[in-house]
Amino acid sequence: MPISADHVIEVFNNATEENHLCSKRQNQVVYLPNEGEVWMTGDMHDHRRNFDKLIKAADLANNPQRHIVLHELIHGDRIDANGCDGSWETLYKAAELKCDYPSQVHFLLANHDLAQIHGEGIMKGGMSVCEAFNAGLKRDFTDRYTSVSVAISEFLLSLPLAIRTGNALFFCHSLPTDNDVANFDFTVFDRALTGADYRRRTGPVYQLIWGRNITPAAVDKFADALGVSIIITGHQPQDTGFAINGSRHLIVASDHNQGVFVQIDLSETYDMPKLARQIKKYAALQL
Ligand SMILES: [Mn+2]
Repeated sequence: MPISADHVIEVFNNATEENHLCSKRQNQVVYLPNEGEVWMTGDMHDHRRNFDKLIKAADLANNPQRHIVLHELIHGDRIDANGCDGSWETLYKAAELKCDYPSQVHFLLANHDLAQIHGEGIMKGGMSVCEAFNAGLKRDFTDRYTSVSVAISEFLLSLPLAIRTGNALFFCHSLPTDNDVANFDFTVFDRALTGADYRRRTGPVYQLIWGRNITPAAVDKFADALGVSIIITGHQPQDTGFAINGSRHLIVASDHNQGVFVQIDLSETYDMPKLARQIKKYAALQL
């Protein structure tokens, strides 16, 4: 084991603190300035090649005006013969990056994070991805795995729900279903959260990060309620890397070889055709 449990716990604890202390954050939302740029990604699911390409290309040290948004980093395809998933490592690399560039690296809470915190079963290929994740922690941290697991849960709970930009864009992991948009509790973004907010089906956090298949008409309602022009999410798998769901909702995926991300100038105003031209393929990046 090349990285000690103590070091991993320290990094997750520091990144948790950075998430809470972020000067751009108010309650559950991070507000980006109207200058510089942001690179918005989709679900990563331990796709290490795309992750490494993104970080290399972003070159945050030499581009202090650049922000990156990461979400759903855990639960990947790299399962060993004993059913262990080592995706904690990608989450750890992202936490390290947050510690190194706290004002440039931002996260969004995703449903797989919540499932991992609650130990809920998301099944994939007949096995629970949460159990596979825990098995990976046990494999790599043996008797310290519980402490590492606690540090990871605290880190995941510290992730904001959304990011807003000065040019009226809104990023979150997913959007509620049409049915849930009608009665959605929009105050969830602007206050402290309680246990009820995470509750299955009825909680607004649950509805936001688990919802699927919203229609463009419901996107309009959601975006209008927030006063934003276009929403970018991940969550729904996209074989070609992205989907344009009407004129105000772009869905991107970063977890496979056709994956994409979006390079956005924070000082520009976007409509959907202009935003779609900013979609970049990881395949076009060099490692
Ligand atoms: Mn998801």
